[in-house]
Amino acid sequence: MADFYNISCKKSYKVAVYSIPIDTMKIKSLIVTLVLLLPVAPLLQAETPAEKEARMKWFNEARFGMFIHWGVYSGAAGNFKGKPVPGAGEWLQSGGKIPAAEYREELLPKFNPLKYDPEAWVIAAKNAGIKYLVITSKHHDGFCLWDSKLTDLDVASTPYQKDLLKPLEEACRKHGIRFCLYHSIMDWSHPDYATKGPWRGNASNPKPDMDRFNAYLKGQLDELITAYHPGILWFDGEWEDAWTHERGEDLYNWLRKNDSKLIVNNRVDKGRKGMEGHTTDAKFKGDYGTPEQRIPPTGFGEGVSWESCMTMNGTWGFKADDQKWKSTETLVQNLIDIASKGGNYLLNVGPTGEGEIPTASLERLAEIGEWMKVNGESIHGTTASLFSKTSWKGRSTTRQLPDGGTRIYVHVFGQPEGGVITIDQLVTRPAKVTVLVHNGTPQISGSEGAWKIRLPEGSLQKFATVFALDFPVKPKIQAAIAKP
Ligand code: JFZ
Repeated sequence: MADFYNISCKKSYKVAVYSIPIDTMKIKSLIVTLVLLLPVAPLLQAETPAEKEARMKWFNEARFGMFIHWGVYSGAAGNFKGKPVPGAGEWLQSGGKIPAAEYREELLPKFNPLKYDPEAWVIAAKNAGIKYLVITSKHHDGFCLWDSKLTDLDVASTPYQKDLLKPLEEACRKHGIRFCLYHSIMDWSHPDYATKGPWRGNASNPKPDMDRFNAYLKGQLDELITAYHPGILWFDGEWEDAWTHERGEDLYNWLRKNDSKLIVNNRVDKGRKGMEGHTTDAKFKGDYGTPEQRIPPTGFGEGVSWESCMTMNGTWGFKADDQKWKSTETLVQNLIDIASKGGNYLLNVGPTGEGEIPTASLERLAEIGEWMKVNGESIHGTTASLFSKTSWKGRSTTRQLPDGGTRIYVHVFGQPEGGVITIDQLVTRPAKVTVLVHNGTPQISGSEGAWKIRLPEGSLQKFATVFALDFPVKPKIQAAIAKP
């Protein structure tokens, strides 16, 4: 019984294969395929704004997540057959125009991450103040980090053999971190993915069939939801023509029906505006916006969830020669900047093919953790700044206190001139001011719309010093006055 397509690899995609005579397994798989293809939109009850808020609550409170790009490209570390390949590490197959079969033959036998210690990853994240992990179950190359029943382009076909997702999910559960999955729609290996390319797995298939690919995608998502209960499904690679708005909408509805608590990013559909990542047209599906490698100048308004994903160096997937690391100061100030605009920071690590998070990343996470230990309450569970512009070098976030009061956090970057900052837009005098680092109470002077706070002796912090300003009622804020 020959494979339907000559994808010139030893094994096959199990969903894509139909041949005569049809045995009972095939009939079963055909039924599953047909069921997976049924449109589900009519069955989905509309969600009220309050229900959506409840579903998004953990995400909106988290503010800080960890992205993990990991696959067989990690082992290649930016090289193929001894030659450097330009571009991001996880784009190796595309950057090197490597035919799908050759990519598989070269890289799968070498992938054996014996140093993988999922609990160590989770602890490193947790100590940094991170609340959720998003790991690549499948990136654009099609390689799967779990033993999928629907393909053998997966970890079971590597020397390592064992499922990489389960132990990470278990470690997350143990340490109270949400486990989430990135799953690429674009697939450079599947023969039925329809946007063609000479080095792609569809190269020798005259008629790629997106309905069949969609059944494969849904079948895999079914496996993932059942086995790992991800908090988020983080889609990507939706921009090619093969993926349509209709498919995105159907997939979103199908997922939400399958798991009513699931959060799905906006890359499931076609509404995202480039790297800005925001969806404005309500016809497009997705629970939150995904700016990439950038922080929006302001947020996207109240009630709009979003998450900026960013690298620590220049690549998502491990590349041995990428040593352009951002400073911890930049990373902490990015986190503060994003929180001040009401978004989440999804900070990437790219573990090696052996299964280790690079030392440079671990060092930065540990330093972020030092800062978060003291100042984390100014990030977790906060909402956007009440100020439209800050009159000091830094940012601000807000917390509603259980007694009906408001706490404004003021993040001061670096040493202010004369040790004093001026808060311009604030009308109400704070009832109480504290410095988070030692609970000291700094002096406050000045007047309405120009309160001055002096940093107490010895309170200056690396990266950012944080004040908490408490108000028994909602403080009055005036609009920013444009200064010459
Ligand atoms: C995508 C991936 O291609 C990349 O490998 C990584 O996973 C990142 C988080 O997401 O990056 C993109 C997505 C879209 C564009 C560019 C890079 N785009 O639309 O130009």
